[in-house]
Amino acid sequence: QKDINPFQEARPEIDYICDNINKKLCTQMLELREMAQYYFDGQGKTFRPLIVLLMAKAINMHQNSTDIISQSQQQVAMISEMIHTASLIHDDVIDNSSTRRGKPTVDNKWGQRKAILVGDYILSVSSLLLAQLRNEEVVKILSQVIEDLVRGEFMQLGSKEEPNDRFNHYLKKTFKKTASLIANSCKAVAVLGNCNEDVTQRAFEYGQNIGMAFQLIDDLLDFTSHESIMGKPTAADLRLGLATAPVLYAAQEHQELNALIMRRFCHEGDVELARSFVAKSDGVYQTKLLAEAHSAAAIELLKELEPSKARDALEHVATLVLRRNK
Ligand code: 2DE
Ligand code: MG
Ligand code: MG
Ligand code: MG
Ligand code: MG
Repeated sequence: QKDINPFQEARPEIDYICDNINKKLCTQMLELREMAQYYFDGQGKTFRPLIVLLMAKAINMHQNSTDIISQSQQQVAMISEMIHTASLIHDDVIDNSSTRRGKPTVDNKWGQRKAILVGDYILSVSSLLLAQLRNEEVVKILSQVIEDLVRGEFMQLGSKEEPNDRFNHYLKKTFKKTASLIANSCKAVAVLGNCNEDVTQRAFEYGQNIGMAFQLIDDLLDFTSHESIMGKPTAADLRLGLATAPVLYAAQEHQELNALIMRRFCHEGDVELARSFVAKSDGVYQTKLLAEAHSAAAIELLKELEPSKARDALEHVATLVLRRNK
């Protein structure tokens, strides 16, 4: 394995982006400012800006043999991190989560009403930044992300799929709630780099595969990790009524799980029972395998790009996603 640290490859740009986001959120209303800047404290994983910046570098190397990132590509990295953070603030209201990134959630600290507003505020500032790019195609690409986030989250709230359609529904939801943001942000930097359709599509699909792997691992860690490591509640999805990949795979081995999935684990003891079925099934292992397949597909998509440090770093990111424990 190449001894490359992906974060090192984009460190100055990531630092610049965090600083700049805080500047853009510098409203005169002091409490709103404090809340809006709360998660941009340099403690986040900054996984999304990392990928977007590395993709911009890799693509610029491919197109014009320079790894200099344009101002508008930087803006895309900023905008996508802001959309992501706004969606997490709302997600924590919806999931009634009390911790995120090892600290109390905005909701926990300031209450639901203000949490909803600060999410809206960050989203509105990101929309202004998006408009300033003066690029209709990029506006469309990143607006699509917001629509997907809402639709993905809505799909998750509950629908009555046929057992046969469940896994498909889960994958579609996962694309919308997680992969779309990464895929479309990668696409946007490719469009801004004047890439042809083939390269643009590869950038999109790289982000899509990384996003799918990322969420599959998130769903797996909900079963196998701990709040003290994740910095957010674990063993939460079942309690929220959500059947994610590990349970859906387990249900293929243990039919008894179907009834529990159908009633969204709402009876006394359902959550514990479901966990024990998952534990004695291949569910976690199968989920890992699927994440690995997406990671491998992401790496394959990079092959057509001109070799560069950034491309190597993107390859490394695809393996890091699988090994992460938080
Ligand atoms: C994370 O899922 C949720 C992501 C999408 C949330 C989208 C919303 C629509 P998880 P964790 C709320 C609104 C969108 C806006 C404001 C742009 O599995 O485990 O709950 O990290 O994530 O809580
Ligand atoms: Mg959540
Ligand atoms: Mg959620
Ligand atoms: Mg989760
Ligand atoms: Mg969750």
